[in-house]
Amino acid sequence: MTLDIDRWVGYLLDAVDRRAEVAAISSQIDGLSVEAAYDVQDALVAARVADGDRVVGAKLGVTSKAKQLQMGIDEPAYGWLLGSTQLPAGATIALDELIHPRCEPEIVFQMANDLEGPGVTARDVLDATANVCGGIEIIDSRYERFTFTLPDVIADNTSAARFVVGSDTVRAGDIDLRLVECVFEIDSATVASATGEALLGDPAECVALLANHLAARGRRIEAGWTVLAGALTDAFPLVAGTRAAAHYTDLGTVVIRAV
Ligand code: OOG
Ligand code: MG
Repeated sequence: MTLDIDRWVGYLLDAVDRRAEVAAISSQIDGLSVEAAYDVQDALVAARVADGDRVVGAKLGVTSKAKQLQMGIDEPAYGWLLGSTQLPAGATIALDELIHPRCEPEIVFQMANDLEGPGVTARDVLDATANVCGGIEIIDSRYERFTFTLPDVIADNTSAARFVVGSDTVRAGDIDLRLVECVFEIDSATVASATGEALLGDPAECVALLANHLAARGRRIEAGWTVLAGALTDAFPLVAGTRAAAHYTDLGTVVIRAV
């Protein structure tokens, strides 16, 4: 099957622009493959870059059991972080720019060196990383009811919408990321907690997986990029006034507020 890539890129970008959810692509065509979905994702990001945005990093999605159960998808995926979507720690999230956003806590890698697969290990990841810190990602699936298949969510750049990186950084290798604990609070009530081990056993394993997946498409993680390892816990809806705080051992606290 040949996929009309431009059609689906336009479909998803239009949903963002209109802040309106749309039917999943897989509900309209048969046999959307993971490979073809990454072709849509690449073309979507290229369209943003052609419009003046830039790639500042990459993200893993669905790397914890919590997220796999919440989304009904059991395989990790990746997407791209655009410069226009980064907000400073403590930022307010403007709900009128989004469809039905959710927030989730993330462990963040800031890369010192390029990292090219195949064969990248968690050790290689730590060696190529400058700093690690805590973060919060705002995801905003463009699909109705936040419901999709794995190829759908890949085409939609893994629901990426906004991200915030904490200001407390630690040198990679100085702490055991598997043991970092995150307590996630919404409006001062703890809603979830997890340790880094929730991310494929080790957050660095997630970044290794990304490098190895990218290699299959002839790409690599680049020095200077920010990489999100995937949410440690479920994602939670953001509504007007929501204050979300992710408290990390060793990595400080990251707060956002929705307005
Ligand atoms: C897909 C994006 C998942 C993560 O950290 O697991 C993701 C979604 O849940 O909409 O970013
Ligand atoms: Mg995420």
